[in-house]
Amino acid sequence: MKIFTKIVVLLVVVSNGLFAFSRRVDQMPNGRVFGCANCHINPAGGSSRNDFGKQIAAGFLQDGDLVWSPELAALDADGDGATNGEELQNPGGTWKIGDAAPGNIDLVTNPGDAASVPVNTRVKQPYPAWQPEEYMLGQNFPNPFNPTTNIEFTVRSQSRVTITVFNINGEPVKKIVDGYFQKGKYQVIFDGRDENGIMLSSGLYIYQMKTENIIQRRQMILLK
Ligand SMILES: [Ca+2]
Ligand SMILES: [Ca+2]
Repeated sequence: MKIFTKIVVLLVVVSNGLFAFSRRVDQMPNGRVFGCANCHINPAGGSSRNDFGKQIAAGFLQDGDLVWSPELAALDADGDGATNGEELQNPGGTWKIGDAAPGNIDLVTNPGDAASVPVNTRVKQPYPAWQPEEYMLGQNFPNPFNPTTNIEFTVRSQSRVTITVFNINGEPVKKIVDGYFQKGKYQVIFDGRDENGIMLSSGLYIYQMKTENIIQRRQMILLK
């Protein structure tokens, strides 16, 4: 009976591991081309991560899920001159779970392997071009930042506006704007500190603009 129990436990552990494998692999554009080898030195997964895997683990996992984003796509994990987004055939980082994998599967390269350099000329762009005019909350700049960064926002009609920074657990760490604004374009500087003036640690943060009519969110990376 004891042996039977151990076997059941072992099976549960193994099946959880397999689930995690396919879940995260499927959270990356064309992730099944390289599977675990996208992030791990051992192609079967587990143990040591390659440069891309280290970057993923350092700031792009939420509750064990990979958060693919324009910020992660813009970084170059293995320093070969091609961004992660170019290597994974999604240069803008626009791909989301549930979308068809973008790009040409034949052109995907392993983003953790500095010897692999992607060819971009045939990448499909399955999403409409990004229209910055549609966003009233701008992308912070510089990004990644250390320790200060600028955030632009546009108010289309007089409104109370708040902009709040959240950590990746969804906890608010700093309200950087709270007031009534006339129609116009504004800029605020975020100093990388929380409500108590304490410098935040490196990582991914979300900032959210809220008016009477809209809520918009973007991501930014504090990199020290
Ligand atoms: Ca690269
Ligand atoms: Ca590469």
